[in-house]
Amino acid sequence: MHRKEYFMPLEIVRNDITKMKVDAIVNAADESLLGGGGVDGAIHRAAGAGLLAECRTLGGCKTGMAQITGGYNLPAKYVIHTVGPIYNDGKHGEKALLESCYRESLALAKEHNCETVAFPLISSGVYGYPKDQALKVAIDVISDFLLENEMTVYIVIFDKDTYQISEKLFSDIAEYIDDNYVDEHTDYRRERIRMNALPSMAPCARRKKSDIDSFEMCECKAMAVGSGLDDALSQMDESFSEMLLRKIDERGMTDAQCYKKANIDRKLFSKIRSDVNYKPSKPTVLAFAISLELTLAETKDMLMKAGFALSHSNKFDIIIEYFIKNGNYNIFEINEALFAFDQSLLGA
Ligand code: AR6
Repeated sequence: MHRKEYFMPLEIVRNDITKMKVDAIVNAADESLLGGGGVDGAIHRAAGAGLLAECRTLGGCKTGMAQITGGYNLPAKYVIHTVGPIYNDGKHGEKALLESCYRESLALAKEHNCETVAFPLISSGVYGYPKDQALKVAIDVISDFLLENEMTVYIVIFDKDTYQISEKLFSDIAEYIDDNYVDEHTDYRRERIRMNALPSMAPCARRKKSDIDSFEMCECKAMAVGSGLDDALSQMDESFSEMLLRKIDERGMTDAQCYKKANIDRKLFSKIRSDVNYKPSKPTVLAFAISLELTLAETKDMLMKAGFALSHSNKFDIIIEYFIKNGNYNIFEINEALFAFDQSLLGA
């Protein structure tokens, strides 16, 4: 199976937006639509004179609104020009106007049947909108839109410094990593000692012993003892796919609510749904755990069904654990944090 064929509906990428091979890129323009500096200048330079000629016919664009043109020499078929607010002090309706930019641009993209759209962080350059807040607005509006619509949307960050989670969150997570980032062997030894203290028990029924490492065996036993032997034994037979569908039912969610909240592509979800033995990647399992708002124990259980475990020798795992422990299940915020710590993101 080639997982590459699946895309997360919302992705944050670092790139030059003029290089994005998508149906439409969004331009952070000014009301004249006649070009300028920043991303606007870059887009006009890459698209060529045809773009400016078409822009001249549009008669400008009001702040918070959007207009569409062809993409000319760009890899993108369309350019959607939107005009972000100039940031004053945040008390002059800037947020509502910025939200409107994203909504209007997405509506135009939908009208033109775009399946893939890339946004820069509108207003966050010359127009002075604080970058972390600009990013939050982008994520909020786009994720709302994606709950109702099928599209892949990219937020394109030009330079890494732009991508900032709040300092407080960053230092909290950094501290959590410091406190928990331990040498794997130490962790393993502790687990083994714990395991040896438990009565002996059959390994997970569905998998050959050689398929799972000792660490997972420990987790497996620990779970069995912790949550009642009968319950645990009956659920050891359950596959990842079965557990996922059971949890969706238990939570009273629809399938769509679950995979959208997990930022998982619909096609990937159908595949998991129809294949009881589907082997997901670790980020996929964790995306569902977050979407279902599983506790840490349930998350470990679900990971185990797919042959994984949470480890304290891995920053990615510790960050996820931090969010679960803090009851924060916002996948986009988690992805912001993962990005800030140079980890791969959750989703397909
Ligand atoms: N690809 C992706 N993002 C980029 C690129 C690029 N090639 N170049 C810059 N950015 P700005 P605004 C980022 O100033 O704040 C223009 O003159 C940049 O790092 O381009 O909405 C217009 O004509 C920043 O995070 O747009 C308007 O007069 C983000 O794009 C005015 O600037 C937006 O920065 C609009 O200001």
